[in-house]
Amino acid sequence: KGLSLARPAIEASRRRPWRCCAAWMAEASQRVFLALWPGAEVAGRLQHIALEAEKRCGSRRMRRDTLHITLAFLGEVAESRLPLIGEAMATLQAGRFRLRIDTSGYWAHNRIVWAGCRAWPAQLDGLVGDIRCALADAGLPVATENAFFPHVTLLRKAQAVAALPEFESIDWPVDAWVLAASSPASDGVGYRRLTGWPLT
Ligand code: 3AM
Repeated sequence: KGLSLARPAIEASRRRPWRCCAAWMAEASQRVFLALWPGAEVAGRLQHIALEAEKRCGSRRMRRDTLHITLAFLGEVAESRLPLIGEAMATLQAGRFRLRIDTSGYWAHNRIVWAGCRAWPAQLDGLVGDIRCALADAGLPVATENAFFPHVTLLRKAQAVAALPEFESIDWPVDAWVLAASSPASDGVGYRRLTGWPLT
């Protein structure tokens, strides 16, 4: 008797994941984030640091065209909802600023080697705050658990070393931010810039 009473509930719980799954499979999504993307010169200098660091840390170096600073990570977003990101970003107004890339480090928790800033202008914190608020207001899934620390990932799966290469600080003029998508590639992860917005 107990079994027959329980059966409808079991059957319902078996059906529901299938319905969810079917709805999820019906629409393609992209893994997206908002970022600062360097111009050719800054990217070249960052790549040089990455090459030097790679000699010491034996790891997977990020390709030059994938180097960036993540401002806000959304994760998987259904393609039909991607225009909402554009609408949310178009409401923002922010001024240009310059970044000084003058330090590097290794994080044991995710085994990355990065280059970043000892200090950065308040405009950058303002831009990140505005982006995260605009995404949240639009009901988009923005990750907010990590405090923002501007950095460019240079190496993944790196080994800790006593000292990373010294380098001359890099002056990075920032005049736009972009929406980028990541997807698996034969040599790791590939990143594509989808669209961008100017700083004025
Ligand atoms: O540019 P970096 O390497 O700092 O680590 C991921 C990468 O940042 C980060 O988003 C960028 C593009 O993939 N990322 C991945 N999953 C994340 C998550 N759950 C994440 N950031 C925050 N929360």
